[in-house]
Amino acid sequence: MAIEQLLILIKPDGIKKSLTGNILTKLSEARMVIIGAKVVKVSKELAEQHYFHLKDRPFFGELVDYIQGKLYGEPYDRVLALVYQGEDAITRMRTLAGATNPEEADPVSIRGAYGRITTKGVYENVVHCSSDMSEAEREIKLWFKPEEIVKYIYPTKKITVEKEEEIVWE
Ligand code: IDP
Ligand code: MG
Repeated sequence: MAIEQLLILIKPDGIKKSLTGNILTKLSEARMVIIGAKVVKVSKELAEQHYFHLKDRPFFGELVDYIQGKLYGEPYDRVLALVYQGEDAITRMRTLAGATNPEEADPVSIRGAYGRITTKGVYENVVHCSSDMSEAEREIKLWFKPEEIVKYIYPTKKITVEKEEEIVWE
């Protein structure tokens, strides 16, 4: 079995419902290690890039609002982004996450237990989970910089950035 890594997001509905701990506990059953973690206020651009494969679907606009937490607002308009690594990680994590449609998901999976379908028809399914290795690579590179992950899981290069401004602690 190959060692894989993938992106998991605890979506704004998971944050709002205070499910972070429950979800992390369930995911820990897979015995994977966390190699990156951060809280992210999702920009429209990031949301659209993350879900670009669904851009022609009728629910795309609502999906972008959902992952940005627009329905909930402050202080729930954020996600917890995690990179997990382990043997056969993608299949095992997707099994724990459950099917995309929370009504069809195994009732003891994360989505089956905690998800719902909104009156507007968006599947609020609490977590995102990369579905294959190429999607995982694309998503991890979209959400994380190399130095935000504890090891360089993909090739890196050094570039010189000139006149870059940085915010530091005063
Ligand atoms: P996945 O999250 O299980 O990989 P995708 O097809 O990649 O499923 O869809 C991304 C997200 O878009 C889903 O998690 C869900 O929130 C939403 N979504 C997908 N399909 C539908 C649909 O048919 N109706 C409403 N929302 C959907
Ligand atoms: Mg997907």
